[in-house]
Amino acid sequence: LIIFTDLDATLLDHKHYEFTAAQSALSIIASHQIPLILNTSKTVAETHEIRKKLNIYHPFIIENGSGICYPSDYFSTDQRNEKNNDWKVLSLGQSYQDILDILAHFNQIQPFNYQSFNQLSAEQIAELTGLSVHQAHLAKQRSCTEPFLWKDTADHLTAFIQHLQNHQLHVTQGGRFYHISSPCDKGKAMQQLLADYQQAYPTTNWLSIALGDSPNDYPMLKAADIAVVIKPSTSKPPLSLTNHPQVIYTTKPGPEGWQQAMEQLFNQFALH
Ligand code: 2M8
Ligand code: MG
Ligand code: MG
Repeated sequence: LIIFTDLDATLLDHKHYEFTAAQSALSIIASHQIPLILNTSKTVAETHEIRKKLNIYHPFIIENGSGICYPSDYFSTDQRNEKNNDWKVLSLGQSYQDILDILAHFNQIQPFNYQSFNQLSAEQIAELTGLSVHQAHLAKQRSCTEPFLWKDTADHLTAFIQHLQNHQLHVTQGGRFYHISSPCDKGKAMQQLLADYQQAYPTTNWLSIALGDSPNDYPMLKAADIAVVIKPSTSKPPLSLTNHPQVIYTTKPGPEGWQQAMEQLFNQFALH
């Protein structure tokens, strides 16, 4: 088994960004040495901090599949349980500066009303999200994606997205924000990392479980052998996955739902 999980409103609760409700499932996963891969729209700096709190040292995927962070030596020697804090980042998309340049250029031709992370202060981001100001600073250290809140009409959003597409950029949706990125996604990055595991451990049959709550998780859920749709923390309807071999829809949101799905899967795979 290998587990890929979203963070916000999936393993972490929507308001306080805590995972305590999933702690007992996390302990079982650690005791069976099952790789737990964080697959998030968060930055390297944010994810690194959460990874330390979780006490896990596997590779992780950042900024909606735009980058994969590999602890050094993870695949060359069996370091799967070691607290390796050195890693290298594989970049899969255009740089943050490229995205900001395209936005600045477009703003001169046709200014739309939106608020993006680059324009917002850490204090404003903290206010909008419930992150601490320190965490908001880490969220501003972006490498290849730009989150934004749309404050303009729906027609203008369509025009904005079309313009971005002309520059090989696409828009996806997280819990609170839209995100601009290269045509990367959490599913493609997951498949890349799965291929790395398959190559490093050729005799293991890596069955993938993915957990997520928002449209940006859809490609990851679709590509996984087992998909867990976490009940949204807002009034939005849950994601719907058709033609998928196994989907679990949780009845609880965030880490409570994460724990609930894992208990069902531990039973399925006779793990205790
Ligand atoms: C942003 O991501 C979440 C993911 O669902 C969102 O769109 O609501 C990210 O930019 C991330 O860096 C940040 O930590 C998070 C805070 O809520 O917002
Ligand atoms: Mg989420
Ligand atoms: Mg996310």
